[in-house]
Amino acid sequence: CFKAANPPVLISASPKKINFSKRFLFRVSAVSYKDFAESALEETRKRIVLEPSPLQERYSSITGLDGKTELQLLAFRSPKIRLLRSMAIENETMQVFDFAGFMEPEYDAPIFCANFFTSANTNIVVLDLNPLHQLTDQTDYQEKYYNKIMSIYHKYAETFPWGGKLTGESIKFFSPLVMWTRFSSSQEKHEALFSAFLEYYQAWLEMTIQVGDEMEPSQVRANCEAQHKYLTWRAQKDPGHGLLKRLVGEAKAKELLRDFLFNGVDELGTKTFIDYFPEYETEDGTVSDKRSIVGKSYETRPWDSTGNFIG
Ligand code: BLA
Repeated sequence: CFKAANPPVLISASPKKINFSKRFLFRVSAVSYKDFAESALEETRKRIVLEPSPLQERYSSITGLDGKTELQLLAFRSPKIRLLRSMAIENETMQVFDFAGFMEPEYDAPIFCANFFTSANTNIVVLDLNPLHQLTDQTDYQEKYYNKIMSIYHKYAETFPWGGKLTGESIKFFSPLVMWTRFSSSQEKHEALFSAFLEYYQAWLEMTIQVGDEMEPSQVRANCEAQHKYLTWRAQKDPGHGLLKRLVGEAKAKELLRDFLFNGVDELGTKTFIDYFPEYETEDGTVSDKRSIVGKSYETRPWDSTGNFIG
């Protein structure tokens, strides 16, 4: 029986000193996504044993090309969780957070997905338990993982309304639980985001604990291919690529995307991006640079309040 734990109401924003001139010292409150990662890991360790991922030996902290941007990389695993990894980026003008959890292929639990981008006064947020299997044709998957916990979405729906049109292709990677929103920075919003993050995370963690292994080899293969398709999409088309390239350079960004953030893309399957998404094939057989073929869609939330897809 599933029970979402109460999220802490702690303030995670930590004051930072910004020296505008030699005479004036201002204190501003910036959100610290490193604290978000620490809190999620703390919650995890209360429930399961985390082992360091082999990736942690190769990736820990990176300094950006500007010498001022810091990227903090954390990576863990457990017997059921193939990869639990975090990237927090900070410099004087922005904070970025990309926190994800992927199961071993024997388990069909969703993919945890928190992607937060914060600049001077705007925030772009995606928080979701991305479904491993498409929900429109797999109603039992929705029944199994989402219907019971839709209250989590409703709790934050007013504070974090739908963020408007987005890349049309993204919708099929999202669940009816998704929080897709944009907002101006404020202490209150960042505290609410912290609560939402931990609550979504606790729900995911609980699923990973409850889920049994899928013994049917065909089901394990289906789980593996679904995860590989997801990784293939994000390693190629995630909206953060441009910024990541500017911060660390093209080669390092590519390495981070394929080996760290979306690790498994080169191991879990052999299909190519074009195999999964043939609409991106150009005349010379390469992958189109376009982020999207269908364009921006979904001005409003395409699920009703019970989580049925209404398009
Ligand atoms: C913007 N990030 C966005 C947008 C979405 C996401 C939906 C709005 C633009 C769009 O419609 O594409 C996030 N999209 C996702 C996620 C999935 C998806 C999580 O399909 C999962 C399947 N964001 C990051 C990181 C960076 C980042 C790591 O997660 C930077 C290193 C930046 N995201 C970023 C920026 C924008 C953005 C700069 C605005 C630029 C733009 O709209 O192209």
